[in-house]
Amino acid sequence: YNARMEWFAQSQYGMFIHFGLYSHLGGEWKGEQVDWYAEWIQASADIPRDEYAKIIDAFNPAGFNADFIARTAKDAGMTYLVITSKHHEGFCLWDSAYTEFDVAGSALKGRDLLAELSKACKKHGIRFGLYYSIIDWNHPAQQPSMNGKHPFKRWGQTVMHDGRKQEYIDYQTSQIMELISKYEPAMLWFDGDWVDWWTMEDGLQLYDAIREAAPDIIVNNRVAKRDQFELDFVTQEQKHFEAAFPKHWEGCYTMNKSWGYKKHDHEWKDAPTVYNKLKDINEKGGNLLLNVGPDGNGEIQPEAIAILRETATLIQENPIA
Ligand code: FUL
Repeated sequence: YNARMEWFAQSQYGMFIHFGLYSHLGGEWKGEQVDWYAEWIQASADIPRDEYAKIIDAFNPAGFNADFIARTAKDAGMTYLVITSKHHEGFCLWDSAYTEFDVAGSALKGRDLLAELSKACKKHGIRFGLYYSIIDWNHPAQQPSMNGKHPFKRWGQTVMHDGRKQEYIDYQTSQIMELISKYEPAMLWFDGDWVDWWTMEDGLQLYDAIREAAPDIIVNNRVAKRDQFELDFVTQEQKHFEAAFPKHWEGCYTMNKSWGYKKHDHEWKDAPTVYNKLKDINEKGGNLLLNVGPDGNGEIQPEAIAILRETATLIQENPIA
């Protein structure tokens, strides 16, 4: 029995939110629809860093309504929520003391999206979690690798400029501590662990630092390496265990194909599909973290809201143990 993990073990169902500068683009660059996930647009369209950074001038999600989002999660039957504080693009959804590439540098100046959402979650009884990407396409210590013809390969496997790894690690640790003290997250959800320069040892050190700063926070295994199954909980992505799995785990899925908002992505999973995933995952001892990708205005798509509502009805009619 592990008291820290109790709420997670009881949770069953949570909301994942992918939101960042890419949401403004909606999967289109210079009139072209990009392949693959919309939040990977910098990689798939091979957008130079300086050019990408300019999106910040256009980013203005005035319709981001934290109370509505938390209430939607609650009404859907969810008990926690995880939002991308910083995805691979490196843009920070909060006013960070360690970078200018953040929400405070956008037209939203004066609004703090993470503060709004953590407050709304508290009000609606939803636990608040933060996603944080280890790979960072904006940080000056990292650069796309020169290996591989496809831009995807280069951006997907960054390398460190000579001798600058520690500089990035310090930046990352400072930001994590900043997030912990400002927003008191119940969970930290790491990603981007696959880059070669990030080692198991680096991950375990970060994990220990988090535990020391805030003993109750729970952390997914991607803080280290995704094949490490001994940390607080195991993340499964767009697929999940075929049989019951004896450790704490979570399966994350998108509602359509992309995680970040993509205008042309209409391949929605219907409510029975979502319900069956939830049931299957729960029966195997895991939680479902179901993703929505708010648009550039900060609004969850109506299709996603309808699926959440219909799924909630199915859960009411056929409760999952
Ligand atoms: C992956 C990322 O590369 C995707 O963009 C997304 O965030 C997914 C949940 O994790 O590793």
